[in-house]
Amino acid sequence: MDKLIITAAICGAEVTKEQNPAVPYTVEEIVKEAKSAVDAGAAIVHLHVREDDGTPTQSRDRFQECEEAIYKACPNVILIPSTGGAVGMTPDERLQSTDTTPIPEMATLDCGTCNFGDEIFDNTMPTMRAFGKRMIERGIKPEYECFEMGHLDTILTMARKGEVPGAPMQFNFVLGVPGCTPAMVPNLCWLVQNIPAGSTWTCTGIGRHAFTLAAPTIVMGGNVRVGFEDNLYLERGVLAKSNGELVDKVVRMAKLLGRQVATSDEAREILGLAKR
Ligand code: KMH
Ligand code: ZN
Repeated sequence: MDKLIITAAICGAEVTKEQNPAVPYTVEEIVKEAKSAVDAGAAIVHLHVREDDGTPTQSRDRFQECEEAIYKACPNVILIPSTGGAVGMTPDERLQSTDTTPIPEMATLDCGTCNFGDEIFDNTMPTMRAFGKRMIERGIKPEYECFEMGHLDTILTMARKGEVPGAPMQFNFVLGVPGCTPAMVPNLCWLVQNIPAGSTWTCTGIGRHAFTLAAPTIVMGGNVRVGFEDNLYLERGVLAKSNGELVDKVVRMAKLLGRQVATSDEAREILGLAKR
């Protein structure tokens, strides 16, 4: 079994300091959280950025500033900037995160429209085709975000048609978003059973499911994403003080379950990325 790749989704677009004071907004805070996650064992940082007041933004310049600062603190980390942004942003706004220098190694590509709590996360076919085209043109490896079972069928069909980058594909199964596919092991198993041979996959459990899904994922040979974007608690009633604490818990789980944790370079090899 490959080593375990841990991704830290350090910031997100929806969570706030009111919910957990450690949620990062400023560039300095974002770097601090990225470093805490990497130092704890994360090979990848999934990145959203904010204005200093916490407003989510997809500003190219803000991504550039944050990425440069993160690379200074964590020179070898794999960054996966979000092209999802926040609900309600336009496709052009969202795509700005692919405009940074150097061109990102990877970026998220959301695989369909879905409910998102009280809102609708809009990912129409034309939007996804535009995002796929951008990533093909720039050589960016997508992380295919599936919030719903049907998203897998959508993206596999697009890959077959050459509308998005194909094999080897990396999926992130995000389970437990209110209104989307529930965070249950049988749902995860169905998704994993239906990805093409040679693909890699990550599982993200939302809220209290962060760790209940991390355990089966570690055993099944998948990779784990945790972080403030998805869950603010280390355990029931105990807020995490940093993303590093959440990553460290996964590292400890992996150790107990006998799976080694991948460095960023090992993750590059597993994901089929070029050496940096
Ligand atoms: N903020 C969510 C609406 C992504 O990063 O690509 C979408 C999201 C997915 O976070
Ligand atoms: Zn995200």
